[in-house]
Amino acid sequence: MKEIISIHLGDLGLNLAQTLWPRFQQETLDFDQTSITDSPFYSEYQSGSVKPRAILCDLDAQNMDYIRMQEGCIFDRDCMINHKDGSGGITVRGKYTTGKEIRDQVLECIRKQTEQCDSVDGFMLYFSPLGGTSGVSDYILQEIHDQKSKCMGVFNVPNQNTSSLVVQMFNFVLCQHQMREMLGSNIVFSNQNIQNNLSSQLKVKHPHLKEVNHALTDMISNLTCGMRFQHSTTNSLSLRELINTQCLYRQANFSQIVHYLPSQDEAASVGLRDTLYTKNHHFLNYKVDSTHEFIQEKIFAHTLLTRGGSLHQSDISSVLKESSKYKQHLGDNLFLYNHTSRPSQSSLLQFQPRAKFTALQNSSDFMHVLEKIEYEFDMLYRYRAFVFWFVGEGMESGEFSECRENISVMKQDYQELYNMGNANNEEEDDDEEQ
Ligand SMILES: Nc1nc2c(ncn2[C@@H]2O[C@H](COP(=O)(O)OP(=O)(O)O)[C@@H](O)[C@H]2O)c(=O)[nH]1
Ligand SMILES: [Mg+2]
Repeated sequence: MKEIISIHLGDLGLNLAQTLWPRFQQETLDFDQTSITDSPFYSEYQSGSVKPRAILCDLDAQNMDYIRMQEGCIFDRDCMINHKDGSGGITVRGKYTTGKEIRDQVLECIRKQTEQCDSVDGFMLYFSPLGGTSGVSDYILQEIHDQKSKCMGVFNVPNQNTSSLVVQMFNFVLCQHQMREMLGSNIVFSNQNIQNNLSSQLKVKHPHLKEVNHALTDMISNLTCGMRFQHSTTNSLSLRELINTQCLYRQANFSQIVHYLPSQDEAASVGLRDTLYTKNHHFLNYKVDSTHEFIQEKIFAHTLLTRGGSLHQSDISSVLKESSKYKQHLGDNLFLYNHTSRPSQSSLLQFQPRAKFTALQNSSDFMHVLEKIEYEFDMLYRYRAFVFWFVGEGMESGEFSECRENISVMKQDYQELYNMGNANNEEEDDDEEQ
C-alpha cells in the first residue's frame, strides 16, 4: 500500500481536520465497514485501533486542547503537538523562535509516521501561509524534501479585501518561496470567494469559516476519492500522480480549485457546463480590474474529477471540447468515480446531487493574483510598517526585498509561459500562411 500522511498546521489546519476526518470516516464506513484498515489515509496500531495518519501542529494551545478534550478524540495523541505561546500572527515566530522550540518533536513525529508506512505516496499539508504557524512549514517541507517525498499543499491566498489583514500579506510573501520550491503542487483558494459562492449559489446567509470548511471538506473528499478507494475503483489516482499531472512546468505549480456546489437537483451535464464555463464555482476567482487588459486564460494543467454514476466519459469529453473553444487547455486529465457520498450533518447540501465535480486548474490567470499581492505588499512596505516585529524575531530585513523579488520572478515566469505558447502559435500560423 502507498500511504498518505496528512499534516494540519495552525487554526486553519486544525479546524479543517475537524470537518475532514469525520467525513472521511463516514464515507469509508458507508462504502465498506472493513475498508478503513485498507485505506492509505489510516494507520492500524498494535492495539488494533485505527486512527487517521495525521499530524496536528499549532503554536497555540487553545484549539489543540479543545480537540484533545473531545470525547472519543479520533487522532493519535502522540501526533498532536503544540506550543503554548502562540504565533502572534507572525510567520517568522514559527520559523525562528517559538516554532523552533517544537521543531524536534514535529520532525520526530514525521519520521515515526514515515517508518510505519510500507511506502509513502506523499504528504498533504493543510495550513494558511497568512498566519503565524506557517513558519513551521519551513522545516517540515525541508524534512519531506530530504525524504525525497512529494507534498501537496492546500492553503488560502490573500483575499481581495486585505485592508485589515496587513501582516498576513507579509507572511504570505515571506513564505511563498519555500512553498514554490518545496511543495510539489500548491492548491489554492480564497475564503472570501468561497463565502461569496456560498451566498450566491447556495443562499447561505452570512457564511462563516465553518461553512467554508464544509465546502473545502467536500472538495477534498472528491479530490482524494481515487486515493482513498484504491482497491475498489478502476480509476485509482495516486497523490504523486496528481502532483505530477498538475505541475506541467517546474516554475508554475499553483492550481486553483473549481468545485461545483449545486443549488438544486439538476441534470449532471448542466452542472458540468456551469462548472467549466462560469466563475460561479471557483474557490479562487481571479477578478480582473476593469482597467486590466483582458487576456485569454490559458490552462496549463487541468484535472477534472467527477463523482456519481450519471455521467459518461463521452459527455465529459464533449463539454471539455466546447470549453477549449474559449480557453486554451494544454493538458486535461479526467477521473470518473461511482462512489457517491450521502448528505450528512457535515455537508452543506441537504440532497444528494446526481454528480459532483471538482477541477484543479493550473492557469495563466494566477498572474493576476500575484499582481494584487505585489501591489498590496508594496503599499505596506513603502512605509516599513510592522517590519520591526519581523526583525525582532530574528529575521534579516534584507529578506523582505528578496522575497518581494521572488514574487516578481514568479509573475514573470507565468507571463513567459503564457507568451511561449502564443508565440509558437503565431509562428505556426505564419508557417501555414507561407
Ligand atoms: N477556511 C478557513 N480559514 C481559516 C480558518 N481559521 C483561520 N483561517 C484563515 O487563516 C488565516 C490565518 O491563519 P491561521 O491558521 O488562523 O493562523 P495560525 O494559527 O497563526 O497559523 C486567515 O486568512 C484566516 O481567515 C478556518 O477554520 N477555515
Ligand atoms: Mg493560531
